[in-house]
Formats: sequence, structure tokens, C-alpha cells
Amino acid sequence: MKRIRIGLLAAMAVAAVALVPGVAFGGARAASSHTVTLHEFRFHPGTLTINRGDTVKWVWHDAVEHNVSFHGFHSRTQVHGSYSVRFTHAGTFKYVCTIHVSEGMRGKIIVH
Ligand SMILES: [Cu+2]
Repeated sequence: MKRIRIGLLAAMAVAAVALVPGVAFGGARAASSHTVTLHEFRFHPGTLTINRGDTVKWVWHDAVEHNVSFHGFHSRTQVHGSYSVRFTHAGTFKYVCTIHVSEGMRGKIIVH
């Protein structure tokens, strides 16, 4: 009798764990934060995939000035510091450093 009850509890525990991913996808998901580094005339990573509601923080790690410029919003041109944007709409958002775009300094944020 006792062994049967423990077996049932174990089965219920497994069922509860199995439910968690479904709840995580269906319910409110905690927003995440992502970092893109500006280093040696490049954005690292150049392409970043995130979820709606997430924040991206660009962090300057270079010896020369750069900026992060999207259509409609942009950072300052600076040597040090950071710039954060929360993405609330799905889509693909391309951006550049306007100073070094001809040298290939461009990036992309894909928001699901
Ligand atoms: Cu630049």
C-alpha cells in the first residue's frame, strides 16, 4: 500500500515537471537582456535573435568613435559607454555605425 502511494506521487511529480515547458511558452515569459559589443569596427554578434520585450544593450569596447543607428532611432557617437533599446515589435531591424558602414560595420536584430 505504501509503495503504491509513493509510486503515484512520483508519477504526479513527473507530470508536473512535464507541464512546465507548456506553461512557460503559453504564459508570460520573463524578458531577457542581451549584449552586443562594439569592437574592432564590428558588432559582436553581428546578428542577434531575441524575443519581443527583450532589451539589447550595446557596449563600446574600441579605441575609436562608433554609433548604433537604426531607421528612426540611434545612439550617440561615442568612444565609451553603452546604449540600450527594448524591442517591443517583431521584425528584422538592421542598423549600422554611420561612420564605418562602408567598412562593413553593420548589424541586425531579429525579434520574434
Ligand atoms: Cu564605427
